[in-house]
Amino acid sequence: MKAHQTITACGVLLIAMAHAQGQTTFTKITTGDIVNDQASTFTGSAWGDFNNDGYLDVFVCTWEQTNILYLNQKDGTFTKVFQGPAFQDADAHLGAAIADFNNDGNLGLLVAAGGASDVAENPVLYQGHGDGTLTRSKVPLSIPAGFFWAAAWADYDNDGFADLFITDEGDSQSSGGKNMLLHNEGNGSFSRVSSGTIVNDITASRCALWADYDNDRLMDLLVINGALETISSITTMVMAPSHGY
Ligand SMILES: [Ca+2]
Ligand SMILES: [Ca+2]
Ligand SMILES: [Ca+2]
Ligand SMILES: [Ca+2]
Repeated sequence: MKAHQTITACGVLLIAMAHAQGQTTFTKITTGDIVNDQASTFTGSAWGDFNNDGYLDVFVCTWEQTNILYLNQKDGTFTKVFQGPAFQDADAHLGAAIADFNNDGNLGLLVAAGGASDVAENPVLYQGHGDGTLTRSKVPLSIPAGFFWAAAWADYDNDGFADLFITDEGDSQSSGGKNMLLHNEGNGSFSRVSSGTIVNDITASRCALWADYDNDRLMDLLVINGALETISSITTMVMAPSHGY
């Protein structure tokens, strides 16, 4: 196993104090599982309403331990869920990214895995059922195993279907990995984009963030690189399709 700092971690939840004109202060929440659970290493997390009750829930990854879904009880508390296929495996989970990728009204989930591990792993796509349950999607991503750290969804070609970008830092012997861009075909399948800088830069990529920073209605992508000991931290901005990859 790659040298991996084992730490004890728990969440911190801050609640904004509402005022007529907006929030001005935050209060630290100190009670409940969500801020007191511990694992060797918590990694990625994401908010999403997995049971369609109008309140945001929280999915939290752990590295080589079970993941956890905290369902919002609408009263300031959360109920912990760690049963089901999205929670019980022990892959090297690093990042969670949420989207309704099949436009059925229910949030799904991509869990990036393999980063910080000596063994390449496959990212896992989960279909949400709108009731807080998730099952492994039968949709093949058709990409090789890798050392995946993070994922981010965005409809980069504005066809109405969320597409997926996954970062790969490479193994400990390499100078980096090849990131994956998967186009959502809208028919239940994804196709891997193989051309362009966005998928051919060899860097130790960890994080990715889509945003339309120039207001041209095309999503742009920020990739955060720099993880391996021999690589300095750098940031790569990849432009949206209209600018050419
Ligand atoms: Ca909810
Ligand atoms: Ca869905
Ligand atoms: Ca799309
Ligand atoms: Ca843009």
